[in-house]
Amino acid sequence: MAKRSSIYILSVFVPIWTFLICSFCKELSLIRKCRNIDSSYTSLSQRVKEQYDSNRRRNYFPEVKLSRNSYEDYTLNYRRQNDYGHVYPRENATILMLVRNSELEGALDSMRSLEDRFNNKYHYDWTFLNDVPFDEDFIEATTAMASGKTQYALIPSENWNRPQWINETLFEERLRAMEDEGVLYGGSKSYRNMCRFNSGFFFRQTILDNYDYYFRVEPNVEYYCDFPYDPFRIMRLKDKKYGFVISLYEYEETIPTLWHTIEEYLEANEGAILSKEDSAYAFLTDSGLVGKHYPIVEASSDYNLCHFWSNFEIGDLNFFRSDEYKNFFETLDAKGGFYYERWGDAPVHSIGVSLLLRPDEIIHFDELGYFHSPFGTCPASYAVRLDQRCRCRSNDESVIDIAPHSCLMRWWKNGSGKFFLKEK
Ligand SMILES: Nc1nc2c(ncn2[C@@H]2O[C@H](COP(=O)(O)OP(=O)(O)OP(=O)(O)O)[C@@H](O)[C@H]2O)c(=O)[nH]1
Ligand SMILES: [Mg+2]
Repeated sequence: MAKRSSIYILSVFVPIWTFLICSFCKELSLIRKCRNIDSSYTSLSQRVKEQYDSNRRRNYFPEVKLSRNSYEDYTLNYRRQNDYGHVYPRENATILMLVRNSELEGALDSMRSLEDRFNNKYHYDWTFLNDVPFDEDFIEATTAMASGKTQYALIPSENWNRPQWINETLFEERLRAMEDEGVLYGGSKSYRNMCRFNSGFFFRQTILDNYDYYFRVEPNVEYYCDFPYDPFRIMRLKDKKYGFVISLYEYEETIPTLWHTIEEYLEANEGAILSKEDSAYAFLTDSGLVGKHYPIVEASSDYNLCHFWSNFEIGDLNFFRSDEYKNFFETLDAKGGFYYERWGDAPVHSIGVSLLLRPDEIIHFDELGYFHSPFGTCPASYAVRLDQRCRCRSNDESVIDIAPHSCLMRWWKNGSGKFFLKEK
């Protein structure tokens, strides 16, 4: 009887147990499988979400009001686009480089940078000027590097060399004295020719006759960011005559009598040029506290020594060709200060444009990262730096924008823009 009942139990319960255990195992593996599916779905959807997020961020990016260091927001409706095959409209403009044959390598560095950051879309012409003929190597290599047409001109000697009326004895004497004082380029004759040429003759070169705008480029400079617009186009559409990126103080020992000459010029031309109130005169003479800083150098005249750094400049050639500017230059030139002292083209251009133009005709391009040893400028906004593929840090030591030795804040205050800094 006991045997029969245990057979009965075995034959009934074992299959049931087996069935139950099997079902449980099956369930277990199903759960595991489900978990696997679940986790793979989770990671997939995570991936999709991230992709979507980054796409969304990229698309969203240009539409955000970026915290930028700009007062010209409406010039900046820039949207990075896939522009293969896109034809960009061009202005009547050329990129311009005064350069020596021996500076070929530095010229190519600057060209490569500007082509990458700007000109590979537009293919503006490159114009090269030299006081001696360009050699074959220079012409070949720069033509290969340019995405636009290249052209080369020899500067007429009367536009470059010291004029006959310069007193040679006095000139040599002053040259030696400045060299002894350790003035930068104080003993260089060719540097003086270069400064005078850039102040009063570059725009008279016949090779430039058919252009309206120029963009000055020097060897060994770098453009840190993609250009978010065509600056020539901004110049024309917004009626700008002069554009800069860096402004700083001049060494006073290179221009001891320049401001005195300017005062004579102002007196002689009163009524014929803009009044001090209508021009950017205040930018040149304001020496009050700006931000945390007074001028870093005590100037001995009313000129605060602020100037636009002319190794980067974008300008309207018609302004420089005007009788007003030519008269301004000739008044200065007649004093001989380009040779007896060492007047630079940067203060001369800066004073010229500040006196002869309205502040709103001068533009600070604050989105264009740039470096010419030893100073640079870099957009302050992190978002802008990403968007324009910048390779600079705005807090780098070399970045001068709001450093004590920069005049940019004086421009914001007295020129155009940054109106919240204006006292009036
Ligand atoms: N053809 C020619 N170009 C010159 C001469 N001297 C200077 N330049 C160019 O004029 C521009 C200004 O000269 P730089 O030597 O760069 O003067 P700088 O910028 O004040 O000084 P750096 O700090 O040395 O760059 C550059 O584009 C030079 O290539 C010269 O004698 N002949
Ligand atoms: Mg230079």
